[in-house]
Amino acid sequence: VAIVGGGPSGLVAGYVLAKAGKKVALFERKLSIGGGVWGGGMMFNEIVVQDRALPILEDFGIRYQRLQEPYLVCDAVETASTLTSRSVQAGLAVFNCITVEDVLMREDCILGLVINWAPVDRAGLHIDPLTVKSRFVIDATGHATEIVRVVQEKVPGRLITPTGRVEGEKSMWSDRAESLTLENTREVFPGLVVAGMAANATFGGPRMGPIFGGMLLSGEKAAHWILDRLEEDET
Ligand code: 48H
Repeated sequence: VAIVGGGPSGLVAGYVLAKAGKKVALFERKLSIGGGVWGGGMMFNEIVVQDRALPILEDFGIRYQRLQEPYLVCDAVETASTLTSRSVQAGLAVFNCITVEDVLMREDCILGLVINWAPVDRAGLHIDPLTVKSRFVIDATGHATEIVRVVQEKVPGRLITPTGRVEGEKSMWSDRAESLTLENTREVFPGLVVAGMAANATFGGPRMGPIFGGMLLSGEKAAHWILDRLEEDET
């Protein structure tokens, strides 16, 4: 499985898949892994996590405080670094400083990624990319939804969304966001699953500010969906 984006949803997906013994690689454009977790809410270095995601915090060993039901508060730096280190320890291969610039597509199915060094991409150098094959790709690129948009360009109108296109992120609605993020975590094109904010942007879900439970749960759901499909492949 190839995961694009090292934010909370991508990291939890990678952790669950690696723990299940699958070969899984995560590609992150930036030098640091953790995506939007590091800055917390407005750089106050704290994030909010819904009660429902407590088993994930406990599994990773991330500490929390209960300030107001049903919300928990975690240190952003502890969360980003622990998600990263525990995922790597579980067997997730992390490739940082790599930009995923395209997908490998055959007969209407995603078969992998086209990658290049992020500094090459940023400098606009004319250096050709390489490819990575995978059974499934997870788009965990956050608000940008980069991989789904690349697919949309190749096969306009053929995404598995109500309009066949990226629906676009809706206005902030924290109370509804967690359940909608989970609903929106699914296959959007054969071989391509969306997780985290990319799922909301793809299917028209709302923003939620610095509330990260939905991101963690979304990564977990994407991984379990893929594990089920891999099991079907084997039988
Ligand atoms: C390689 C790439 C590429 C690419 C992007 O933004 P993230 O933290 O993503 P999520 O969905 O796990 O978490 C979202 C959360 O951080 C957030 O923004 C919230 C909750 N917002 C709510 C609100 O109301 O605003 O991480 C995505 C990662 C980043 O590190 C990017 O650098 C990386 O993906 N990335 N890596 N190749 N083409 N595109």
